[in-house]
Amino acid sequence: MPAVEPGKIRNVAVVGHRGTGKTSLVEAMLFQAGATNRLGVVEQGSTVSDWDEDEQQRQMSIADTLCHLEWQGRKINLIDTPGEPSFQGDAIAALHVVEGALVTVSGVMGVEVQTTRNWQRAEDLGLARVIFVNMLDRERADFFRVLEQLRAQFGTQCVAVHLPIGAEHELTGIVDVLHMSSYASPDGDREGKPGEIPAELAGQVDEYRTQLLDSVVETDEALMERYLDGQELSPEEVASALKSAVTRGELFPVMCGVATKNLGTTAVLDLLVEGVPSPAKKGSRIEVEGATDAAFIFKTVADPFSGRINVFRVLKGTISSDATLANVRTHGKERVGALLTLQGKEHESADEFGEGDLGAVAKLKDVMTGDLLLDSDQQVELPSLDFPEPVMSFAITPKAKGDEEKVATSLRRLSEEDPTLQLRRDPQTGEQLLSGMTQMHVEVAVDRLNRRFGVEVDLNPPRVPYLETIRKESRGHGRYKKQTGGRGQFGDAHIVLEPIEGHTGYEFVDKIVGGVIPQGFRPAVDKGIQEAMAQGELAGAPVQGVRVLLVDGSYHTVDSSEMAFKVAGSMAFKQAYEQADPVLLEPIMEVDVTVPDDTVGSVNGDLNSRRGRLQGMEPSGGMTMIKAEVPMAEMLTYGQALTSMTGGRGDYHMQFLRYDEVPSHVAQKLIDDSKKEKEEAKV
Ligand SMILES: Nc1nc2c(ncn2[C@@H]2O[C@H](COP(=O)(O)OP(=O)(O)OP(=O)(O)O)[C@@H](O)[C@H]2O)c(=O)[nH]1
Ligand SMILES: [Mg+2]
Repeated sequence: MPAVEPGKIRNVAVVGHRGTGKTSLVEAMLFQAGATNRLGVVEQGSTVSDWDEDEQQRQMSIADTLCHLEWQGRKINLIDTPGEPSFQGDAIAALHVVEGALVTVSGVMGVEVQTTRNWQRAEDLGLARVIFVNMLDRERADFFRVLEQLRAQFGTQCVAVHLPIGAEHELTGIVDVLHMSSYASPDGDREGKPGEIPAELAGQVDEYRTQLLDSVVETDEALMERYLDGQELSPEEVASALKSAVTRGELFPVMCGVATKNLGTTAVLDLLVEGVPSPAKKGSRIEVEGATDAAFIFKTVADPFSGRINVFRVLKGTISSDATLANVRTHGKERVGALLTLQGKEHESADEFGEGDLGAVAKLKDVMTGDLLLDSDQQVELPSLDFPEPVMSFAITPKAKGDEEKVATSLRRLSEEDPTLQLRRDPQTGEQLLSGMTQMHVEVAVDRLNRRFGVEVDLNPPRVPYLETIRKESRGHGRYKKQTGGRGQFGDAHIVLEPIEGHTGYEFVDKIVGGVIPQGFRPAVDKGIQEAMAQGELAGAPVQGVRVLLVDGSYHTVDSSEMAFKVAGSMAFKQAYEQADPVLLEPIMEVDVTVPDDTVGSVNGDLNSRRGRLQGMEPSGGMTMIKAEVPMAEMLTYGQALTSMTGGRGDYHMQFLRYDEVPSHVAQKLIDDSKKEKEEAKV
């Protein structure tokens, strides 16, 4: 199969809130276009795009799925994206490689959190947008209410091109106000040819036809003049002006239907072909200079049959199966080999993909999401997908001893597929931390770990990396003496501890005069102190923010050794430390929480009960961003709490800010726990 011309391609990401029918709509479009022979059902796990076992079990999309169909002689590439916030990395990646977004909205729920987020993303990327108000057969679905909401939130450029005939379970079809025709519900079969508009709807259709005309002429001066002159505009003229306005991102047509019955799909497909710009028209957002052929990897999937598959957009030129490409990140060469056309999990081999097309390639050596492959080895800047930082961390430990390495390699592979999943070792606590967007995100990763790699792990809240420091100057003396026959041991040191402002760092100051400790042994004292500081006596946490002055000591010409002075240093430190008014320090996070205005009170109250300090609030468009400083220890399970307080409409980000003293009532428990742990370790 030769490459498809860029002018004949439409790339569309289907985005929207969780459970608004994206997967069902993709299924319906594939069926309507004859790319499949039956209409699969999400609940039965029979859709093309929710093919993964984890998706079928949870009945939701977890990752991007690439499908394609032919309509009006054009190739439409569809990326079905997940609506669940845990997997928004995939929605973001998909939006970066398309010219158009098909936004699904529930006819019952209207505009929801992820509708707004994805709308904003599509806007930032300058994408053409079409809206499908779905589920109009459901109880309490109301197209007109949702339409008003869309216009209020996203502007009056959201203009209805379709209207429902009937409502809820009495919905029988839709009217196409643009072409002045109608479609009867095919009830799960293929949608038939358009028919007449029911007479009883004439008045309403007239009203919305006028609204549509008013919007369309706004975007076309010549039409506007004739319209104001009172001239009749032909349906073709209006349709063509609408299409170009959609292409330019000036109008957002609102369509409607029932994805699970395949009602409304013909019109959606028509509009995607006519309104979404082709790659030839729009060009790629990601510029690559120099190279003739370039591909950008926007998704990596573990395929049940072929191992790993990289899904890409051809940014430039042609990618063919005999090519050798350079990976900009690794500088490694990759033999392309097996090119694939994807239809969910099904694939067919392909010879080449032309500019603007989306395709896949199997069996590359070292390629992951976000990589750029070029036909020449050049230094170009890697395009950034602006993935959000994962905020939810868990400590993971393999259930079986000896599985550590396997867990680490398997997780690394998962995070190559999904870069918003991150694995790292906390240098201080030594724990392996798996971080994701939400608790669900991490739990799904753990399920996949088990299913795909056969390893089981335990998830625990991570240990908080506490520190210890001192608040007072103090003195200490360590004398290590062992003189029982043969060569003995002798080390003797006096030190002074001083707090360093800001509770950070460590300094060792040599104040010895007259060689009471010979030069050669003084570094040993320092070493002994640092070893003692690695595990503070208060709660076993590392000690920081201490200046040590070595002020005095003595030595023995035969028995003194580095070892003896190390021990003396450590003894001196422990003695001085007790007197220095030691305290525990905890990490404080800078937290931004974005929540609907009506939940601000309870969210603030909750932050307060987490020992948070409010820093400010910025309301904007129905949502408020709350800024606060909160101890990390109180934020370990924040995700769930926020979800339940805001009904899933809240969102938060956090990053490390500084260390603060742990208040004494909290510290005492930590100190007691650490003592207990120490006792138990002895037994
Ligand atoms: N009654 C009715 N149910 C629908 C319609 N569209 C989808 N559903 C059902 O709604 C549920 C969610 O549909 P999906 O297609 O999985 O929605 P989605 O947007 O892909 O969901 P995520 O991938 O989790 O974001 C499924 O049970 C569908 O069968 C519709 O038009 N009418
Ligand atoms: Mg889905």
